[in-house]
Amino acid sequence: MGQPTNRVFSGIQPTGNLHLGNYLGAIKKFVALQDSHECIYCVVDLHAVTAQLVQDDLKNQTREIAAAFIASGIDPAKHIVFNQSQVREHAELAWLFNCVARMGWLQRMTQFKDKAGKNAQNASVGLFAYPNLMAADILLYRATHVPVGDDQKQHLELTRDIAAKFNNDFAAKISEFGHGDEGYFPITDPIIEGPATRVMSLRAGNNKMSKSEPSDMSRINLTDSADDIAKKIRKAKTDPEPLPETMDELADRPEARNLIGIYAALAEKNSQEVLTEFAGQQFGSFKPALAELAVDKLAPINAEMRKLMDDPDHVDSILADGADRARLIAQDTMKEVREIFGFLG
Ligand code: AQP
Repeated sequence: MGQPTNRVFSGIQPTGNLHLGNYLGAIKKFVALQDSHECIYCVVDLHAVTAQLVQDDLKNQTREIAAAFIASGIDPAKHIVFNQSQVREHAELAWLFNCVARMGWLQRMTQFKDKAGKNAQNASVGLFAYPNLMAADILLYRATHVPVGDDQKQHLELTRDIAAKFNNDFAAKISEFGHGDEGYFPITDPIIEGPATRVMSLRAGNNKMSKSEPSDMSRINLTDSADDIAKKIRKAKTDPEPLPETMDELADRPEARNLIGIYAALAEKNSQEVLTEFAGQQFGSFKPALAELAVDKLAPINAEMRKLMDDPDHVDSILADGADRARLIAQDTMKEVREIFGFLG
């Protein structure tokens, strides 16, 4: 099998509270890549149980992420949308990558340190090995590009290290299968670009907007009503200074920088263009403009998500169909990987 040249893979965990950071850092990019790439978008439910074993209503949370993908404009007929646990090969390749990756590589992962906190001894082995499963998700499809937010950069580097070690350690076997110099797994390129690769909390400009932050006022959820969106932006933490003319002048103003970045990403402009438009204005006039823009962009997605969530059978059939198509690719890869490892049968 030759290497795909423009295949995109990315995923989102069904852990509730899907927010504007997930939308701008990931989903909006997923949509944009559809015209130029072959795309595989996954609800990564096996990842969802790494941090918290018992999930409330995992099935509906899985449907909600799929609904967000489709409501945002991903076409499941042209591309693949599915949930990870329906394609068992993810778990199989992740196990093999547990044997490729080195302890030292995983011990450097900052997300594990952040999520496990002071109680690392009590964290699940799954949370520690999470990046190996993520590498398996991507490399099972031999994806060449992965759109993600900035927080996933280190995991993508680990994916590249795993691919390189596999290609190197099994080089002789891989060339027997006719893969030549390019190796078996691609060295995947992350796509982390634009003004909203790290959307920050609305309450603390140095903290990432996150699903697990207890304060709902810290994030805009994709399920928020127009009134909630406007209220959260109105109450977002800012400072008393007017907006400056250049981005350099925002270096020490994280909350202001964050709101400018959000505006820019929603308006599909760069941050400097937004500052040029609003320079000299106070937040009293910028926030209503941002709220109007956010409602304008997010309300149609919210409405479409609700429609889809009212028809769970339809969403389930999209996920099952996507899983059938994903499985075909995954099985081809695993057949070759098993042969490369030298397993019998
Ligand atoms: N604040 C963010 N800004 C930009 N991108 C973000 N992403 C997450 N937060 C931001 C991107 O969203 C995609 C899916 O993330 P995930 O579901 O795998 O989980 P996560 O990164 O753990 O998301 P959260 O919200 O930050 O959850 P918790 O609270 O559990 O830590 C990824 O591409 C991610 O980069």
